Amino acid sequence: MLTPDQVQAHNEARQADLEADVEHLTAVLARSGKSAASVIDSLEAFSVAAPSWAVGSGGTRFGRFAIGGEPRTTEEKIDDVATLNSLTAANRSISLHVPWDEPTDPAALKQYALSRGVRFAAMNSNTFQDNPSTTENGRLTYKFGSLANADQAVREAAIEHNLAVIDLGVKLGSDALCIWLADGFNHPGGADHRRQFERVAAGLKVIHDHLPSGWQLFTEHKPFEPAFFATVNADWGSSLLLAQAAGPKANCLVDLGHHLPNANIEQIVSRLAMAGRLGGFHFNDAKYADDDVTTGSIKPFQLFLVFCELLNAGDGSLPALAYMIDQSHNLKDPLEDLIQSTEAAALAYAQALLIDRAALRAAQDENDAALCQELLQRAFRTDVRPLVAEARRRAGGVITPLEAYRESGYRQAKIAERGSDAVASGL
Ligand SMILES: [Mn+2]
Repeated sequence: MLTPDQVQAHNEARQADLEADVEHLTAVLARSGKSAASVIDSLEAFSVAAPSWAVGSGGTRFGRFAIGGEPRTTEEKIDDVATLNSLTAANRSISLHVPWDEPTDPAALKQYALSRGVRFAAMNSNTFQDNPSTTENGRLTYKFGSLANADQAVREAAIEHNLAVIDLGVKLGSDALCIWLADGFNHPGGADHRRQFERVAAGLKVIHDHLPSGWQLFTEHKPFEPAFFATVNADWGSSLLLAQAAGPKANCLVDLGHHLPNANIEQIVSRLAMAGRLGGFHFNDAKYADDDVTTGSIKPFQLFLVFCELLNAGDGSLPALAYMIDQSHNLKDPLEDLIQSTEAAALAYAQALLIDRAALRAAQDENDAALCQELLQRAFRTDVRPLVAEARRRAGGVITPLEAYRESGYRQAKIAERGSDAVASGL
């Protein structure tokens, strides 16, 4: 982690330039009645959870190349997220993935994280691959699904795993369980759509009813992969039906990479919010499918529109949902990619805050499409980077995180400490 002295030294050298930029932007925004100060305040409170599986190098089905210095244990993943957060001041929590992360002493792990300023975001349960502790040492298999499996014993094992992940999350101070199901089938006629769905709904209800008060269950849809013909929770409609079947603590989670090409994700966000079942996000970006590349790197306008819908849902302020990053980095240093993704989410949020919502609503009611576009573009084309940097500085982070990270020599130090071919647990 960067020490407060390191942060201060980094910022002192850049503060005068930043102040000038913020002053200029404040004047520009004031002309259209917008307050830079209030945008900075909103950004200062914004945080996205970092996933424990994104601090190591992810592979593809074709291979995996080590970044070097990758975390070998959950504690080391927490160290990386704490370092990230010391730079961005906007990654204040980590999302674990069980069994990739399976702490033997949850109380100690909780203390370990808290001492580094990191809390536990939503727990993720993995039933898309076999693991000895939940599939009775290989006697049972998730090969043909987990909650949707035709074999009741497998369904029960999958439910047991989810209950155990909730219990673990309680010990860590988490407050949500995210269930992404690989269940589905590859060949037409290979299973029955309805029976699979009903089994999943019944399983989710049991899991839901195990949630302590104040907890949420997230259903996360995805159209295909690993199932290549039909996925049980394929789309937002299925996700909503499953959340409704599970119970009142169940909400839908939108992973930006889990849609077919050109899906109008912002409209999906609006629909789920309208139904009162929007629970959270997995930020990432994609060109083709679940590419898991840097948030905002390919479709920044889509990300902006998603934040516009969130502000609509919150009547001008960001609803208190679970905001998380879900990416898997193949080539970049994972921490650098998380720095860029966190920045991209904050930029989109700031731009959305600049929209004159009353003027937009009036223009919509006048059917003035050109003015509507103008109002959106005025916000989207504004370079809000100084506001994001200033919010980061005020929250305790650095003005230019990528630069500070490289100057810190963190990766080189970790390569020396952890090795050049270290592999993160689960990857
Ligand atoms: Mn996801």
